[in-house]
Amino acid sequence: MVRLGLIGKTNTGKTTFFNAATLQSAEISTYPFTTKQPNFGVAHAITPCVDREFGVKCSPRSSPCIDDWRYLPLELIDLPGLIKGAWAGKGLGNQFLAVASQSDALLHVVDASGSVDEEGRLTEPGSGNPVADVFDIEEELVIWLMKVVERNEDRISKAVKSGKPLAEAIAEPLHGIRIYVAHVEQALKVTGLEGKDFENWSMNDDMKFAKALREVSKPTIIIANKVDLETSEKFYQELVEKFPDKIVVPCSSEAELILRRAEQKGLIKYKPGEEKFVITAGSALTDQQRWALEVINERVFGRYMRTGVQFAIDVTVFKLLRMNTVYPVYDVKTLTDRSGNVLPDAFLVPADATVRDLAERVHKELAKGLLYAIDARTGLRVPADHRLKDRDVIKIVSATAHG
Ligand SMILES: Nc1nc2c(ncn2[C@@H]2O[C@H](COP(=O)(O)OP(=O)(O)O)[C@@H](O)[C@H]2O)c(=O)[nH]1
Ligand SMILES: [Mg+2]
Repeated sequence: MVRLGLIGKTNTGKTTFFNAATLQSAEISTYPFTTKQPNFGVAHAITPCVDREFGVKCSPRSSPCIDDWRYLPLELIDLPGLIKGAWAGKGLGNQFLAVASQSDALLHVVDASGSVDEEGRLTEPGSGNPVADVFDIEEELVIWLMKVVERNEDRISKAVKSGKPLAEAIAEPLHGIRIYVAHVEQALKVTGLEGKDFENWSMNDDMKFAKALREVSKPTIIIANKVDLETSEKFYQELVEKFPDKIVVPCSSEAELILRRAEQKGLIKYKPGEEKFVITAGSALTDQQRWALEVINERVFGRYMRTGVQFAIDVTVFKLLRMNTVYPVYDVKTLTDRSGNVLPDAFLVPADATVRDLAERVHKELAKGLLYAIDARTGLRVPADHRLKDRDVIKIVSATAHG
């Protein structure tokens, strides 16, 4: 499953973002999922379902379909709460690396209102320096990766000497931090280090490589959080200007959390990511609730169209990671599984995933006897190494039938 990690300085709003993104309304949260640790939660990427195109109504098992929108589960990681209490200066400041090491992509949360100082302490709004905060975290990430490679230098050299391709030799010890051969290959390519003898890499080469590896292995979106505060306007603009190669999403995690809670209580109608909400329980609202919703409407929706929480997740999954959504079925006519569930599953797969990868994902047994697949849209056979496209509806045909 895709994992997105929240990184950033203390008090920028990571946990608020996490709580907002993982708080699901009843119709979504009834889907079973066991959380592994308190800092792992389930969020969803949301995409238009293929149900409308095929003129069917879904009976999903793994990914809810609501009003023709498919909710694809993914894992979100936040630092456990206890680390925040233990915060004591710079020494503990790079605990976020534990999160980075477990993630496929990163959501870098910055306090765009400038309410945290360099060390992550809450301070006068407007007095912080969000751009510098981004650079601080970036620097830590690159140094961390450089050290990881350096720590494994002997092992990598040995593997190269025994005949392993360089990319594989480097990737092997990095597997545990979710960095794979393809990442290493790409980093070697962009740095031009693919042809250089690993033993002869200079300090500068190490640094260059770590920088490239950081970019390709942990793609990152910048979340300019707390845009509901007045002081955020100029800092948000500054972030957009200073990081032209990055996607900067204006965000109010607190607004999203308030909206999802209000939706759960039946006070409003709101779907994550939507550009509006509707108050449904007018008379039941307290003055304070009404005021909070008005502020959100004016400062967040009025200026930035949306709270940014769901948008940030969707952009990270579909734009940054370029994931596709595919729908495995048993019967290409009815688009059902064996029990008659219509479009029972929707999976997020990498852009280069093949029929074989999907078979592995559905069931190991199915993959063992894999023969070919059928594309439900065309009715045509496609081979096992066929690359899947976004919105593909696929029947996998296997000698070891299953599913
Ligand atoms: N105004 C405003 N405050 C926020 C927002 N997100 C978080 N906060 C506040 O910022 C402080 C730190 O939030 P928290 O999520 O604990 O930050 P973390 O240390 O990065 O996990 C808390 O007082 C939050 O209520 C937001 O979008 N707007
Ligand atoms: Mg926190």
